[in-house]
Amino acid sequence: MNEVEYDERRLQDFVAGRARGFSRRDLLRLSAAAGVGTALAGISASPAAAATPIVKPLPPELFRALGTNAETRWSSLKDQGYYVPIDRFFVRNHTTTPIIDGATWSLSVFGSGLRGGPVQFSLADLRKLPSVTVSAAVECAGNGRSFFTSQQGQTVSGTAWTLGAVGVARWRGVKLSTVLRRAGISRHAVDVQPAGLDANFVSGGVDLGQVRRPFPVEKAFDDVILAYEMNGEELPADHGYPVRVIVPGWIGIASIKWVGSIEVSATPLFSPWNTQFYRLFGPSYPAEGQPFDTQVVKSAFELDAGTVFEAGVRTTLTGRSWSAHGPIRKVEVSVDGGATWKRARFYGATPGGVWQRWELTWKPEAGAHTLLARATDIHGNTQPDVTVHNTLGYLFDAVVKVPVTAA
Ligand SMILES: Nc1nc2c(c(=O)[nH]1)N[C@H]1C(S)=C(S)[C@@H](COP(=O)(O)O)O[C@H]1N2
Ligand SMILES: [Mo]
Repeated sequence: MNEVEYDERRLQDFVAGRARGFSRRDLLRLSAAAGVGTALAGISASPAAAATPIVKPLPPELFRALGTNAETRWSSLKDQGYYVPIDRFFVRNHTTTPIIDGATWSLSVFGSGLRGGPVQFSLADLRKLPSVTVSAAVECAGNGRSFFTSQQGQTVSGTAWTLGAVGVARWRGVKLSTVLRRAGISRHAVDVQPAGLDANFVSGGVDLGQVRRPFPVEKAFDDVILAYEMNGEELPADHGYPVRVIVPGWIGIASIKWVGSIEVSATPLFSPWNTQFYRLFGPSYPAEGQPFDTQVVKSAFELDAGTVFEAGVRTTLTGRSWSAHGPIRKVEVSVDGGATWKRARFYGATPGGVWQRWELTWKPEAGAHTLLARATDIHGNTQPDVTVHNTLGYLFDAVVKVPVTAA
């Protein structure tokens, strides 16, 4: 699967007007109303629903609440295992968590890419099919967005995540390829588009419909699953009960929660979530925006900014690094604002090669310190000092400066 080629082909389709579902004309109409790449995304969503948008408790020691979303506090991952427990896994909701009855729920697979008409699957049907268990990260494309502003002095719009919009879990479910074969996918199918059963997303007064985003049939047949379990438990309401899509390595928006339908199309599909949102806009990018699907390389310390250490006492700094392109090869840490760097020691298994845990001992002197961590994956992808600006603040991969003190 070559995502870059796919993105290029689809960008050409879009510009040439070969866009079904959400056309360039729709985009221009909307941008006249709202200003594409400026006043969009996350917390500007309709505040209509009074109910709390997230079902599970959000204790402040585990989460930072951000509008309809909540990010994991990195300090809450210290001394945890490889997987992020459900009680602290971040939540990104465009609106609110819907409560769905798994007994009456069904998935409808339909579209011009099937040999016949629509096919329905109940939860029991899916559970009867052969299951797989995969380790995969879900990470919001906007994870780290706030650092465009705090570190680079740039204006971006969207949820002001620090680094807590990522989590790795064990997902159990059925391969999407199994379901597509049962539904009678034809050799003419090119794109697949799951849609969520949460409320329609309204942005700038325009109803954009169900949260949905296409991906190519090649990816669907590669490693995508329809998950009904997370970390050995029934999928929780906030994470997509009864069934969600998991698209390994791709930005979080691809992993549609509360999936109710999957369109299988013989022609390229588009939605606001791969045209108006989740494109790179800005002076360094094409006017139509640069499409993207995969995540970048990132690192995080398992502590909160502003942590106070005991001066002169040995401590162990821990953290995690990850790349969508492959396992991490090395992590370098600086405790002096980037003047000098040391290799961190890796520990623990990395099932699925998703993220690597690491540690380094440090004896801080009294005063203020800036911690940095920089990872490199096995292909040589690494973290720059500065991320090229894009107006919606996606894919922040630069090394993050973490201020701490010792007293
Ligand atoms: N139906 C639906 N699916 C969705 C979303 C949503 O709002 N509605 N948010 C997406 C985004 S932007 C992300 S980052 C992930 C977050 O998954 P999580 O809440 O389980 O961590 O779900 C994706 N799937
Ligand atoms: Mo996201």
